[in-house]
Amino acid sequence: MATRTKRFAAEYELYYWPSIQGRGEFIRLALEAAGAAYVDVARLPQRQGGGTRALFALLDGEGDGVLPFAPPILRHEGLVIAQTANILAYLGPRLGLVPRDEASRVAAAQHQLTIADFVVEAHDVHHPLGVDLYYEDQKPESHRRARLFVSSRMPKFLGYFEKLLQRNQAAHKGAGGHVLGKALSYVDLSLFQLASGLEYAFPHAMKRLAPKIPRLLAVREGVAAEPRVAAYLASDRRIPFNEDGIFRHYPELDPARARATG
Ligand SMILES: N[C@@H](CCC(=O)N[C@@H](CS)C(=O)NCC(=O)O)C(=O)O
Repeated sequence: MATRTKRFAAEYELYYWPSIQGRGEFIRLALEAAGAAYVDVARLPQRQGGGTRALFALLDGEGDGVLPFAPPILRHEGLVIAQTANILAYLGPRLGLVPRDEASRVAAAQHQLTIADFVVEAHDVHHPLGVDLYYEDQKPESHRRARLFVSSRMPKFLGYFEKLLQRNQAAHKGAGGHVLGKALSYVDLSLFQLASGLEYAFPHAMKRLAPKIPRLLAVREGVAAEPRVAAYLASDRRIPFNEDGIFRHYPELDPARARATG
């Protein structure tokens, strides 16, 4: 179908909700860390072809290429690409954010899909019944879900990522701080985002878990100190965490002391 949506001068066009980090942040971080020329289309004013109108136009099939179900969506060289992990698998080699060999690329895609699974669970803590209801309409269920998430799922997922880091460190002696090989990859960037989001949403739970995940926390620090990432985090391009996104801080879901589950 011929495109009826505006094209921009920047090489990459990201379409995502303009007021939250959400899943779009995994893509923003990759583009920023690589210094890629991109435009965050829905954050532009509508008169410049931006706003959520541009995003809805793509969702309504007014772009070229494959019809996307949900944002984030990347537009590049005539392609319209959705699904966070899929977008990163596409961007990784182009931005130099994944090792070149096939085994590493497949591993990166696998890790990113595991992160995606975890992101769904982090989101479902405040929306255990469904996305069409407000958090306020599902508070008792959220309380129950939060207890299970914090006591069981967070340690399981984060412990797994810690093991990946440990194994990569052992395989590349002395080269800590990365999940794959010796260089920064999009998976490291996503682990940074995951750890940052969890620290925002569940500061008490993260403090309790911290002694068990030193490598993951070191990745978080290392990524934050990458010059391009640091510049991005200090800029107004980085939207602050807020209670409309995936990682939400509701103090009642993160008590200072661990509670019994159930
Ligand atoms: N599996 C998809 C999930 C995409 C997704 O759920 N996007 C959210 C925003 S973070 C959305 O707008 N969903 C609309 C919907 O599910 O109706 C991905 O990882 O990109």
